[in-house]
This record gives sequence, C-alpha cells and structure tokens, in this order.
Amino acid sequence: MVFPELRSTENYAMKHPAITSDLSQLSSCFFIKLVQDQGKQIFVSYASERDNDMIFEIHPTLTRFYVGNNQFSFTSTNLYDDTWQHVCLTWENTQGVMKLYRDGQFAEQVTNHATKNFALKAGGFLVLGQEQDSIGGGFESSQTFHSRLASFNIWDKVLSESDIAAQYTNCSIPHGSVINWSVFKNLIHGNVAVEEP
Ligand SMILES: [Ca+2]
Repeated sequence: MVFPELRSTENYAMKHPAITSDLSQLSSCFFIKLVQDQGKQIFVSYASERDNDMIFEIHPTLTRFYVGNNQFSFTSTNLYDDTWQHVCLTWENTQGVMKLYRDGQFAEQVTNHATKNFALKAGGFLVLGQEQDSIGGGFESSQTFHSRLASFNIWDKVLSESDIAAQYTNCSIPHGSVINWSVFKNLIHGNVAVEEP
C-alpha cells in the first residue's frame, strides 16, 4: 500500500469497528519501506476511548509506540532505511513490556508500568496513514504517513520469537486474528494506492 509523498489528510485507510474484543496483549507485524529523511511519520492510529489508544510512530532517530496514551520509545532502533523491513512488536499487560523485532530478530524491549492491567478497548477506529486527534478524525497533514506499508496484521496474543523469525524467513504471514491486512485494500481513501506484489 503506497501513501503518497505529498502530505494530505485525505490519504488513509480506515476500519471501524476495528477490534472485536478488548486486548490485554497483542502482537503486530508489518513490512515498511520509508521515504528517507521525512521527519516524524505516523502510520497507525487506533482510537476507542481516547484518540491516542494506540499509535505507531517513526522518528528520524527512534521508533515510538503508544498503548493507552502511554509511550514506548525504542531509542536504539531507527527504522529509517529505504529498503523493505519486517517489523514486529508484542505487548502484554502483566508486566507492561513491549518488545520490538526487526527482520525476524529481537531488537529491543521497553517497559511502561502504566500499561500494567490496561486493556485496549474494542470497537474503535483503526487508521493507517493518519494520526487521530479525535475519535475517527482530527487528522493533521504534518502527522501523515507517506511511505509504503504491507502485510500489516494484529494478533490477540504475544507471538514468540520463533513465530516471528518464521514469518520473516518463510515470508509467509498468517492472517491477523484481530486485524487482517487483506481488508484494507477495500478501505482506502484519497490517493492511497494498492500495489499487488
Ligand atoms: Ca492524537
């Protein structure tokens, strides 16, 4: 899925309602190829109870995710690279730990105790390519995504290191149990384009 370089709040894919049961743990994996040196890019936002329930952000020198408006900053992981990369993250609410995997290998983990016992509420808006400042809207052109994303899925469990390594090595991506990539090609708006592999 190609998000154009001209930043516009018209370019996105949106699913609502996006998650069918509350999540106390999750995994998300995707392939991403970034246009270089374009500052902050937000490629996923989920809003159910609040606008920042879940956000995936790329920064020039770090990668940041939010769960329940609580941030996890991966300061040793810079995803700015103009090749396709396979990225997975896992999060669970018993310890409040998020782990990041890059190209099938564990990269870094961050703990945010504020996410202990937190559950991501079902029924919200999942938006690819825009950051929501209100539930289902409030997009800002400075917060858009303008690169390439593929095989974005979410599961309702923590995938193991071997599950993640197998996804990368076999290039075979199981369907997400919570969010399945195949639905998004029918949910695009604006100038977002779908390229078949
Ligand atoms: Ca927001």
